[in-house]
Amino acid sequence: MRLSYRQHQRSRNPFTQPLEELPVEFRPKEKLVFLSPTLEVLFCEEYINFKHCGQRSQGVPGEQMPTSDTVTEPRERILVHCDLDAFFAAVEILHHSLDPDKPLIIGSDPQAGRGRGIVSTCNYAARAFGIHSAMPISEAWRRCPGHPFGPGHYIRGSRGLYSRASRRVMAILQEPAEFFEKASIDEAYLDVTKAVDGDWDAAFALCRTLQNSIEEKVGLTASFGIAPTRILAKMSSEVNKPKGIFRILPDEIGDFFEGRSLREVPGIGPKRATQLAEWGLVTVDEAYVYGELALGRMAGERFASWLTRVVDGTTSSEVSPLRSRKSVGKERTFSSDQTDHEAVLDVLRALTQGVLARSREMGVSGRLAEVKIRYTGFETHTHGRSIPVAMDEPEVFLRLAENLFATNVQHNRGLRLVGFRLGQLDMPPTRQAILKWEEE
Ligand code: TTP
Ligand code: MG
Ligand code: MG
Repeated sequence: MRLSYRQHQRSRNPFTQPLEELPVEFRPKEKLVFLSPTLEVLFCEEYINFKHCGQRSQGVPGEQMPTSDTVTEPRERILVHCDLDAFFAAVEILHHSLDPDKPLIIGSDPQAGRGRGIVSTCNYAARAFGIHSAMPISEAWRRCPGHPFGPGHYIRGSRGLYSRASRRVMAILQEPAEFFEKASIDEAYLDVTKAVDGDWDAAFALCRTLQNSIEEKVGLTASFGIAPTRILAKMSSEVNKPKGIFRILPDEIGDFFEGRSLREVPGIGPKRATQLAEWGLVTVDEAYVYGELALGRMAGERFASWLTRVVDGTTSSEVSPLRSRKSVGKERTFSSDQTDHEAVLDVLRALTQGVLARSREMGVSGRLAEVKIRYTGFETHTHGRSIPVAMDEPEVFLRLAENLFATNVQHNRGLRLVGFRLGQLDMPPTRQAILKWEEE
């Protein structure tokens, strides 16, 4: 998916970094046998992927057009997109009982204006100074200096707090949704078609109820967008921010885009917007009436076809946790390097249980078990094994994890981190009664 400037900046941010891509290097090593209920013998493939010195294999965000947002659903859906308002800032204000009317800036150390990092986010009082996410922290300081030069309150932020608040909000949002997808730490898509029986007014009322419930139970404000496709729902949730609700009915899409800047469409970044502006196209309706064919000659067929479908309301309305996630994982870094590998194995078991509990909660199963081991000195190895059908049985993955750890860990070396990841996700779970081959 093409990333907007904001999303591009966000993908660089460690707080919102996408999970690592699954390893590409597969090396068959050992076959492990499972028996399916029909007594078929299932073989597992194993690979090993070595990553040294903590180098992560991160893809540079591409500039291509979205490919995944193209599925046309046969039936009209009612989708909701919820995004929390100034999320990190709101959590900090709540936690430290800060004054919400004083500018709060969360990001890297401003070093009295000489800091080289960026702003993660800021509250609405700071936004009044023109500060926004991904702005250089030095620029934020110039606009609103911190103590003793100005009213700005600069903090680094604390991730644990945000994940906890996020989980509480997600639990509230998940409840009425037939399909639910946590799209980032502070936003989620809900398919509420069934919950509201296809009634758009009931969808509006449901959002109001959810908004109140989040405020009462978690103390945070959220904005909601209601629309027939994902991209329209996401754009709507921005319209009345903060604490807003905005709805685009299927026959209102054209009106919604009239006079609306192309830059507001997620997926249109500054480069593309500038290119279009040079051709005299600034708003979505201008680009649309220009015609798909002519637009395609200027900006590429894929872009033209995608933008046309956005305005026609025929881009994806699928809500599925698999869209936002490639894997579910947990890892633990030890405060001092561990030499007792049995104790580490216990931690790995607990992590694996945690991952499987999480995946069950999300309603996903997986085909790949991956164990990550980081030795003293940061040398990191991941060992994976895949099974032929996706499952969500903790038993299966516990055995895989134990086996991967026991056969691969290098003895007599200190361990700095251990982790477990469930990959090659699928849904709904294929709940299979597994016959344990050891018990035969
Ligand atoms: P956003 O939802 O983009 O921003 P926000 O919730 O702070 O503000 P808004 O009211 O406009 O929704 O991002 C959610 C959180 O993700 C945000 O609070 C902090 C974090 N974040 C970063 O760390 N870096 C970034 O560049 C962005 C955009 C967000
Ligand atoms: Mg937000
Ligand atoms: Mg967000």
